[in-house]
Amino acid sequence: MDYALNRQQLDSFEENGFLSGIPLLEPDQLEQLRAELDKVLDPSHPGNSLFYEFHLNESEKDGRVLFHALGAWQLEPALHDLPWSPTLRLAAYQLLGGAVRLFHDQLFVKPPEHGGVVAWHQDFSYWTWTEPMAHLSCWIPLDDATVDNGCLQYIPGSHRWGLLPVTGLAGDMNAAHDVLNDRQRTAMESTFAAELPAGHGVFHHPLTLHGSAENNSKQPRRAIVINLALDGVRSNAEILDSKETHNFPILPQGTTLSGQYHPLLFHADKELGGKRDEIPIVKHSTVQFPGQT
Ligand SMILES: O=C(O)CCC(=O)C(=O)O
Repeated sequence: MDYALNRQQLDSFEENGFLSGIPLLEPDQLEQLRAELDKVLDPSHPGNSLFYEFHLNESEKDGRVLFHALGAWQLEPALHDLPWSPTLRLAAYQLLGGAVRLFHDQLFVKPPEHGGVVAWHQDFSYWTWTEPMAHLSCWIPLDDATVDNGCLQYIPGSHRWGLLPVTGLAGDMNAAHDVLNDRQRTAMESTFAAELPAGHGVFHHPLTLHGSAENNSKQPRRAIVINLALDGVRSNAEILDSKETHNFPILPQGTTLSGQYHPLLFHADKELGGKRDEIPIVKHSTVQFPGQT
């Protein structure tokens, strides 16, 4: 398995709460994803009603478009196939420590020379309608990502801070400061910027604080996020206020994430067989299920 993560990379993920610089996309795949992203950004795309969420915000300043959407994997072929990319799904197995399901995807587009701050946040604070916490995210820029164009940034070690109160995604990048203690505020001064070539990815833990600043460059900054869950994670939908859910296919309370919206992406018995012991996995999964595979 040439593309398996090594023990050092897994240890680094467990220490910092993220792992950056993993080559994920083939050049043709990258081109196709860029073309498909531009297509689905058009609200008249015939598959538009399949999006779970679709937010196209024209800026008051100059009319340029900020874009965030969930569910694009159902609309176009390369967007569909992305979660099955060999390196991505094997790494997800290693970092989750068991069988992997698709949770959902996300598209983020920041136009040139534009705002579009994504404030510091923890992904799981938006996912408490699932339980237990056993999730993983993979952020993949489709354009070379730099500090100048608003690449993703992380606070190393923040995955050990527990679940913080939600402070919002838009507007003030530093809104989360209000809910941190002094030690945590000091840690916020040491950020890691995931400056990546297009098509390389960064994986992060569901509690790792991350965010992205404005795109100050003259080019768009496009990215796809694949959000994953360990097989066995269930719906905890009873905590939801229905208006929060848009068009998301929320499963009934207690139902295991599975079926057409949460396909199984990787199962060690099927994929690795007798080679299973050769592929390292994290020492401390976010959660362990009985009989986890
Ligand atoms: O692409 C971005 O700028 C933000 C991505 C992000 O915050 C996320 O995936 O949770």
